Amino acid sequence: MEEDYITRRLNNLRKALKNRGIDGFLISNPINCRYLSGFTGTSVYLLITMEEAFLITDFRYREQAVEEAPCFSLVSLQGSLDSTLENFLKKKRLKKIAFEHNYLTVYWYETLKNKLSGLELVPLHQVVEDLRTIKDIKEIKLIKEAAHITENSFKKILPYLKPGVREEDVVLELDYIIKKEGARKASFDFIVASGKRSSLPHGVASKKKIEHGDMVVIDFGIYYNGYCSDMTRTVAMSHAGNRERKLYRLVLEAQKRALGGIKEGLSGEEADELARQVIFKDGYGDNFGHGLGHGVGLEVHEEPRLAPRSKIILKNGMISTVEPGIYFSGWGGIRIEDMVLIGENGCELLTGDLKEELIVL
Ligand SMILES: [Mn+2]
Repeated sequence: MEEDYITRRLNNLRKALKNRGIDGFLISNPINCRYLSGFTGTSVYLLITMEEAFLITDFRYREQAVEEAPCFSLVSLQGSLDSTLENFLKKKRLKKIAFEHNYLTVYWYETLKNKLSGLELVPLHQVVEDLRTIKDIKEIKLIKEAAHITENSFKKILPYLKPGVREEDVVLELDYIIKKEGARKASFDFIVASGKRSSLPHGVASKKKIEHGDMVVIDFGIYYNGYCSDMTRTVAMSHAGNRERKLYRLVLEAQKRALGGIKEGLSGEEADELARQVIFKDGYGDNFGHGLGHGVGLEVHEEPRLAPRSKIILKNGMISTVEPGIYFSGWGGIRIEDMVLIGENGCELLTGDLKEELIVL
């Protein structure tokens, strides 16, 4: 049941908050609010104490909050956050409140500090984000469904890719396809980068037309019930030369090496190194200028980062992308990206279709 997941998440949070000597935790990041409460609205704060959980929202979201967040007591936002909190904290006798220092604005911090005399504010870093790195069964199910829709959408966009079609038109069509397939919307501005533009790892689609001989990097993802997907394929238009084929095989080999080695216990940099070694050995180390991957969940980029100097330790239940690439300014680039679920002895591929051979359209 939905409520069991919420109860478990709240328990995990309380465990993380224990022994910090605080009376409660004010959560202001709407994504963290959604994770902990189930509430999908955007005007929301949570105040979580060791015994109780409150959801603060305004009149517009009242009904929705009652329905979506049954584990929470509703507090009506009346006037501003500071006056609502003032009354509430006094009533509950809460004096030492933690806040998310990477989400509460300086304006709100100062307002609360100045107006609520006697209130002590304690900054906390990434507490909910850390919990979010380990996906529960319900999240894994949703992300798998999102990954499935993403793969199906890629298959359906292929017939549309033709010489003379603009990158932007591919994005328009793909946006339509993902929605037809069940996505809520795109999880980021799709990257469709063809020919020389494919050397831009984040080359958002332009008016450039796809031409014969172009390599085309398509990097896209969806939102599905709040969860994201992220996948990249590189295809060749009309024909592919030896260099294109050779480099594609190298990127694929690097990805496979990583997919074969990623498991619980590795650090983010050790995972990155698996693929990087393969590309480095062939002399293209400098052309792989970004990290190997990133976590995917309620946000399309979250922890764990698989990258040089990433010390995070991979754990069972984390979901990450594995996306090696090589780029040559003035020539183009190749990237292959899939999503994996990390397990104790290896990782499970959530996307993976249509990449074993370079697709020549
Ligand atoms: Mn990605």
